[in-house]
Amino acid sequence: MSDFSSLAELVINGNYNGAKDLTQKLIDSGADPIEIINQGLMAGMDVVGVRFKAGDMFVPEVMMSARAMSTGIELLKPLIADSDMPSAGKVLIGTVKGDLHDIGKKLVVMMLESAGFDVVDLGVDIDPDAFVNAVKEHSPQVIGLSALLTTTMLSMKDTIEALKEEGLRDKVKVIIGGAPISQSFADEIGADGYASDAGTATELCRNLIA
Ligand code: B1M
Repeated sequence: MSDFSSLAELVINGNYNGAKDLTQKLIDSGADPIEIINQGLMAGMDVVGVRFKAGDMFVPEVMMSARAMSTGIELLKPLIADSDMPSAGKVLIGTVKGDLHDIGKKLVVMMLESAGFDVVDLGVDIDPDAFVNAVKEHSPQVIGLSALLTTTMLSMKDTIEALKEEGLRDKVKVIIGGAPISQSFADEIGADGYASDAGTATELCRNLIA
């Protein structure tokens, strides 16, 4: 097995120390940092995304994999000039007004970052005006709205309406997700997409930005 495949395997297994040590070993041996990311760390995280979506991996394991990947990325960041860092696009994300659930959103953030997206995470309890202001400030290609409560999911519609009122709706794609959300709700409120999990959210962002 090559060192890149071994690194991917360490990420899949959530082996934080192993991923850190092997990334450092590859750096010391002169391997290209972008190849370490693409063929090692991201290759592992891609498998995690597929397994998580299929129900073969669960939240704690995914979090460990994400942590293993992040450790490698932290070692590589200083070696990669900003212009060389492949960005898949910019995504702004937040849990909607009145809702404090953030575990699933954090998972979506980690998967997006692992897939090379720049992510601005606004946090929880974000009202529509705050989303609008953040779109003006950060100019993302995609906004992700998360909600876990049947009461707060209605704020997703308000956020889309607020974007329309400010003339921003055509400038940004809106995706939504969270336990009570469905494709039919996304269609009803005029969102551009719905993702049932973090892996699907990443795929959706890739497709919407492509
Ligand atoms: Co709350 N809670 N909670 N809670 N909580 C639920 C959601 C609930 C279903 C529990 C229940 O009654 N069975 C229920 C909602 C009922 C409803 O509305 N139909 C509920 C309730 C009622 C409440 C309170 C009102 C309780 C109270 O105070 N009386 C209160 C509300 C607070 C508020 O938000 N204002 C409350 C509070 C809390 C805690 C603070 C204690 C805690 C949250 C801690 C935190 O997030 N930091 C909490 C928790 C942990 C839960 C449960 C148990 C677990 C949620 C979770 O983290 N799941 C939950 C029951 C359940 O879901 N089984 C429950 C794991 C997580 C990885 O999954 O968040 O679904 P999930 O995210 C997934 C997908 O949904 C998707 O990808 C993720 C990864 O696959 N996804 C996206 C999520 N966001 C996405 C965005 C995307 C795409 C995909 O694109 C942008």
